[in-house]
Amino acid sequence: MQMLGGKNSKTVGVLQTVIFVLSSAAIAAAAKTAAPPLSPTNIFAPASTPAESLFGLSIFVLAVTAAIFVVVFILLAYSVVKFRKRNNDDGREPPQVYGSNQVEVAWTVIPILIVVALFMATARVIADIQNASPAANAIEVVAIGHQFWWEYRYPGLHVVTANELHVPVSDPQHPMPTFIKLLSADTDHSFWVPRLAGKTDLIPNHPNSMWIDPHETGLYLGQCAQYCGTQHAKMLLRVYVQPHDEFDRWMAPISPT
Ligand SMILES: [Cu+2]
Repeated sequence: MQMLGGKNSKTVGVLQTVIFVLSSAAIAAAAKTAAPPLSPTNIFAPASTPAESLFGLSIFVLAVTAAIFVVVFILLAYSVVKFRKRNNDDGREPPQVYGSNQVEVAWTVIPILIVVALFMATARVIADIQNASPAANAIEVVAIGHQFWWEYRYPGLHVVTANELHVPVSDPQHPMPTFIKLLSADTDHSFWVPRLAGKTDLIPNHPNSMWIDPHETGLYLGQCAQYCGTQHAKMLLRVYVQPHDEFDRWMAPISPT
């Protein structure tokens, strides 16, 4: 049996070496090839003010929770190593400690302060995004979720279209945000284009709203983020951010030839 165990562990060792060599080669090959183009749904590449605020908040929350993880992990590792079972242990239980005001106050107050800090930071970002009022030149869009497609109406421009949302770029020199009213024709849908803004649901008989001000032109993708029926996966979100002249041309009525 022991011989078999030895053989098995040898085989596992060889397999591990092979996997290590293969994965190292794969990583080296991947590093040599050019960096892949940025994903159009990359949550780490915000391109609009609401997405930037959310990104900043998520990094803050990540930093706080990472610090908690590091402190807890260090204390845990220290305790495991320092108080491990030793050969010369006499087998008796260590002294039992009950009640310590300092420790109890510390582990009550510190978490409360952390939760309050996270709550305040989150409330501020939510308020900043939700309380923004449309500028005079803002583009107004009504997005209506249907099973299983998107309808976009531009009330001020007398345009109705489907599945492609076209908006002008909003660079700092010419800010032109787009305010989107979210409605649903049937069931719950959810509008989420990660590089432009947070996720907002489209609920029947309950109008919601959101806004975006994309700083760079390009195509931004998203997906209906609420399971809304068997063909839910067809509800790809496509936001085309265009230079102002191109946007005007797209909006202009087609003249008869
Ligand atoms: Cu949907």
